[in-house]
Amino acid sequence: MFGKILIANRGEIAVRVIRACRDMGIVSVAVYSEADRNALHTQLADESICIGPALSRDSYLNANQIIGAALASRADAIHPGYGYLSENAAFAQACEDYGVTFIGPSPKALLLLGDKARAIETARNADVPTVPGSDGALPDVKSAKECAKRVGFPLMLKAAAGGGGRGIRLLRDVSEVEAAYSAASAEAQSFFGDGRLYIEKYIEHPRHIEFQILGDRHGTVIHLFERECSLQRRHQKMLEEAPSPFLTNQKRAEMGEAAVRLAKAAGYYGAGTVEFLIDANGRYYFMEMNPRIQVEHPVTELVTGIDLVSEQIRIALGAPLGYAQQDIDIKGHAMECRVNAEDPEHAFAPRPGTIAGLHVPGGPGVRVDSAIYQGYAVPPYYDSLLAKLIVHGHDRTEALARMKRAMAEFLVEGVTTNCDFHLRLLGLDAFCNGDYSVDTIGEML
Ligand code: MV4
Repeated sequence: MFGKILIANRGEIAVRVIRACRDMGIVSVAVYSEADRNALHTQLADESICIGPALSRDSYLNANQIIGAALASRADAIHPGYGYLSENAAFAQACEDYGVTFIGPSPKALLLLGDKARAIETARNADVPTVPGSDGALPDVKSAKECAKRVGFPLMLKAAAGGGGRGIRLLRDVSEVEAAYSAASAEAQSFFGDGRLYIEKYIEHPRHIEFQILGDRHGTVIHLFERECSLQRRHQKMLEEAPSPFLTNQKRAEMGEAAVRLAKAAGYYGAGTVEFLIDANGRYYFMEMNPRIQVEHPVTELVTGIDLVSEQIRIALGAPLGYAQQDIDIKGHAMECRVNAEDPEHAFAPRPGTIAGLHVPGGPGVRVDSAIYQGYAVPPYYDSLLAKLIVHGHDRTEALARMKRAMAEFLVEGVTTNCDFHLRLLGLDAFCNGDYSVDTIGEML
């Protein structure tokens, strides 16, 4: 077992990893920026090391500082959480070079999956359905035009180095290709240092369904079923649930097997998520794979009973998976609402401030993952996630009732939150009926 793990993150996910360490008898080391001296993760960890100024690029993204802190504290491993350095192949490699285990996939898998065009090629070779489109990245604008005519409109132009909605364009006509190609390529170049683009046919009113997978370092891969993540606003997820109200058991099994084939083809180990789009006819297409623990992982933990963060740690140690596919089933239904310090009345602008009063809901089937406390000053430098409210019930009806009960009880004073917006969303017919798509929140606004 690892004796000590350094957590290269902040906020609720850092707290989540500290808790897993404590459950497993592992000493935890927090790193924190100058703005996070009073943060919960700084106080809760066994040891804490300041790694620089408030701005993320000077602290939580500073690989040298973080590896230095790991060596100084004699940590055996680094857990990167999500965001920040979690998908950075050079960081994962640097950890290994300094003899510190990176709790995540291999640098090679991170490189492969970071290139969305290569990930799609890997999917095609593994017989995983993909959206009709270009064969990998486009060499130039001329081939983009040719490919666009062949694929047909509407289509999407996406950055090979992108993901999660950055650097994508929707094109309705061939006359738009030239200008969109140069603009998107320049944007991708400045965002990611890589201007390569690929084309996909546009899937209208899709649903976003993702499969959780776990792979060990010996080639065994299983899936832990899906999360339904269609309720997003501008590519920010607001509410996730499992199981998806749309999937038949047959489709669920088929997609799970496809997710496992892809992970195996990528030589993947660790926890990961395979994202699919589903069209109105129920056809599914691989979109991209996220090589990290995700914000919404507790939804899967509640329906499968598996602690994903402790599994990540065991896998990094080289332990074989403790479960076979037939050991995994879905028990009941779970939902997660992301409570953010933001103002839905003003375009969801971030609203940092001090938590003057706080009542956290509880009772049957309720879990809250957060890093706030009464008197805590939410810093303006980081994302606006305050808490994740996660509920479990025997079925969707019970889970929804519990979410409404818990959300109505949640009291955060001193900062504006999206709690009332969530209550509206939970009351929406489309949501109650489980009949929604990635367009639903946009239509609601
Ligand atoms: C698409 C699509 C339709 N067709 N690709 C948006 C973020 C990025 N992860 C991919 N996205 C989309 N890609 C094709 N070929 C529609 C979206 C999309 C979307 C996807 C998932 C969740 C919410 C979304 C909201 C708008 C558009």
